[in-house]
Amino acid sequence: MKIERIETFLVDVPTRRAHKLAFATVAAQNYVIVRVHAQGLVGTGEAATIGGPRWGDESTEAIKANIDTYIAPVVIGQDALNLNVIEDRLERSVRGNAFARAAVAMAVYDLAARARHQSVASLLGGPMATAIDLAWTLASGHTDKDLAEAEELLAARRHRHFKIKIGFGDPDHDVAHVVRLAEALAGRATIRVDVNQGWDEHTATRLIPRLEAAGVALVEQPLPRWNVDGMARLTAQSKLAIMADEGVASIHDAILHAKMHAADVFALKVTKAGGYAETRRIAAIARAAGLSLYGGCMLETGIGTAGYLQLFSTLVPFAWGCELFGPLLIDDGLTTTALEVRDFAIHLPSGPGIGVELDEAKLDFYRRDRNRSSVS
Ligand code: MUC
Ligand code: MG
Repeated sequence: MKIERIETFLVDVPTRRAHKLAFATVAAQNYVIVRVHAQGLVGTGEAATIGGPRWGDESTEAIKANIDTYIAPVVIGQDALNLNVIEDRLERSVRGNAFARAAVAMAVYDLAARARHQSVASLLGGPMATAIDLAWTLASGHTDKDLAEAEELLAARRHRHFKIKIGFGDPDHDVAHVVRLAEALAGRATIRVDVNQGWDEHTATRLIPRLEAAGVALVEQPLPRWNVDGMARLTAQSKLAIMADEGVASIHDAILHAKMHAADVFALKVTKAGGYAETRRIAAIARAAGLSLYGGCMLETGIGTAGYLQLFSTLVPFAWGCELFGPLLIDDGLTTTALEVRDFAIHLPSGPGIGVELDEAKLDFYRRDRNRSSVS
């Protein structure tokens, strides 16, 4: 089943509220939607970035340009059903550009699964779970607003794990904000923080015990991604769990973190790892090293979220759940049906491929070249 054509679209979707991270405030999320065509079938994939090339090295504009110019020719003409060859070609032919490669890989997996009348999870050997606990990120930038949001989501039985984005302001002020939330929600929810590389080691060493004392369960990527030695020292010193996110994007990062015990938990993301194959290898390294897994996100639409969820469902247990809440943060999920979220978990859809269908009218509305939506 020869791949004939690849289309890419830049898409911007406004968020329901401003989302404040250490490195950017997001008012509209930016996406590249990829469509891979073969024999009348279409597979869909997605890469989401947060704040352009700020979370990672790639922006949506660069992802689109690199897919169109360099990556599409690597896969056009290849057999869409031979996924090992496709991912291997992507890995060997293109350096870096993990998000761009992952979006194409996701679309080819969707296509191959549809051709076989299966879900991507079935194609990967079958799901081990049909629901994963779903965390929510509190990132309005205001303690009272975050607390009201958490109370509402708890009452709706939507989320009972909350990740708080810090690292963007004065560290002591950030910690006071977290302590207030942790105390108010104690015994009813778990609290985790994501520093997004925002602290140096001295600051982290000074403040993590305060977070620990307030009952915070986990600290995500407190140090810059290069500071693996520092992450190892923090992991050894802390009773709460330390999670690596930006620092673990490849098997080489994973093996280094595992050998040095520079984290207790790895956040998996299909896009940062450059596709399904590398994400599965990272999960295998975590398993071999006795580390736990967390299903990370980049605030995807329903497309990328479903693409991640198909793989995550085959990799359980996710001891720390997942954060595949992207479609709930943006105004529009871009799919014809919404993913099911209930009883504090996200549920695996039963349809073919990634399990959801792209809403073509919505793609048409939000694509940037139609100029109908604002760009952050
Ligand atoms: C990250 O660093 O984990 C995921 C959820 C969220 O709020 O931000 C992202 C990126
Ligand atoms: Mg993170």
